[in-house]
Amino acid sequence: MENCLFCKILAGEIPSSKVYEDEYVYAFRDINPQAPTHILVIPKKHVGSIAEADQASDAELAACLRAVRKIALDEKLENGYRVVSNCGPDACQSVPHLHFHILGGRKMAEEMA
Ligand code: DGP
Repeated sequence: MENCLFCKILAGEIPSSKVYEDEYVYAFRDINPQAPTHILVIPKKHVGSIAEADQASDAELAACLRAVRKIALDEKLENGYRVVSNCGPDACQSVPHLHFHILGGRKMAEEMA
């Protein structure tokens, strides 16, 4: 998708620190980490957010969560981690390409928001 930041990262037009890649998914370190480990998992197909998840296949969506699990193991987040997907303006989604934040390496706040 033209003018999508994460599509540009996928195309290699914007550099990123790659953590994981498979047929459906790409994962890279967040540029503004909110925790010692902060990784973004995105589908290679452009999907705006969970609100548009009907535009992605079951395989693409499942691959995102399977990648989260694999990355958490690789990053040794055995004490736990948080997975966040901001969806739309009320959630302050700033990049309109579906992504799952993996946050770990510290104790998270008990409040969700
Ligand atoms: P959200 O606010 O949920 O849409 O999260 C977007 C995230 O994307 C935010 O945590 C910062 C990250 N981000 C924005 N631009 C870049 C970039 O150019 N490179 C990387 N690695 N991360 C970015």
